[in-house]
Amino acid sequence: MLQRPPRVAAIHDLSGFGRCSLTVILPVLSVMKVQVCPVTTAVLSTHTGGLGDVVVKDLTDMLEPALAHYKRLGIEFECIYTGWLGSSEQVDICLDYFKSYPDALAVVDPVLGDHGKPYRTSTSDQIARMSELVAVADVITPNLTEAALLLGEEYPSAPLRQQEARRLLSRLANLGPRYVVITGVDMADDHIANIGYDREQGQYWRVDCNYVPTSYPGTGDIFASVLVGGLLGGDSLPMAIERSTRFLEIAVRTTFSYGSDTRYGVMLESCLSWLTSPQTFERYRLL
Ligand code: PXL
Repeated sequence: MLQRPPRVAAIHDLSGFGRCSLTVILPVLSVMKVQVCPVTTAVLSTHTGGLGDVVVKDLTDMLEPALAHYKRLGIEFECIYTGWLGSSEQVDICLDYFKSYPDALAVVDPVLGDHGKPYRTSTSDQIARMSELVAVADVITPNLTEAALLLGEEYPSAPLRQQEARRLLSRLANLGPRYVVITGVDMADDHIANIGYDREQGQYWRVDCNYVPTSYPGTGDIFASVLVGGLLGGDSLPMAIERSTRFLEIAVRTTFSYGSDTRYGVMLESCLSWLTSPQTFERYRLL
């Protein structure tokens, strides 16, 4: 039995303002009783979502020496969790971390785009490199845009029927990961859902979202972090998806009610305590 909290190496950037990446990953996982060891890929003044000229300090040079240091110390990680990556070189380094900790849960949040479009930084080379990470992952958490980019498919122009949603999930699982979760899927029955697939059990799941007509940066990072915290804490896949979905709903609804600038992210500070309260799970369904 593990005599300490589970430990995650979180290979992400630190964006000082705007509530994304490590500024949300650290509090979410800490409150869920998971130890986060940031492997910081870059420090930015803000995220890159519309806040003007961002000041960036790339830290790629630190990442391999940091891995060597952890190995010298004999530090164990129960999970390696990667997110937004700035270069192809950083992908190689993530692959080295995964290889160095073969028993750790390998979680890849393939941050590549949103709303049907790749981010400016997501070149076709970066998309191809992200697929290499997906191939060695146990868990991936693309949104619908990223799912289409990884599969080299067009972004779906119409809401998805059950069979189409299942096909997307299983095609992504064929790339390598056991667990696939796709967020923000517009379903043909008029719901936005977060959907999941467990390849080993052959089961498809969905949790419908209460829609709020806005979007905030960092919600993908929060979703994946709650999912990681849930899975490391013993949640089944549908439980972890429901936990993440419900937490995001609370954070988005809280923030929306204040009408604050969407670029500033969600009011995580006001909502974190929900993650410490016991939950019963009643909203997940088979897909
Ligand atoms: O939330 C993903 C993310 C992470 N890091 C940086 C970003 C974004 C999304 O915009 O700009 C620097």
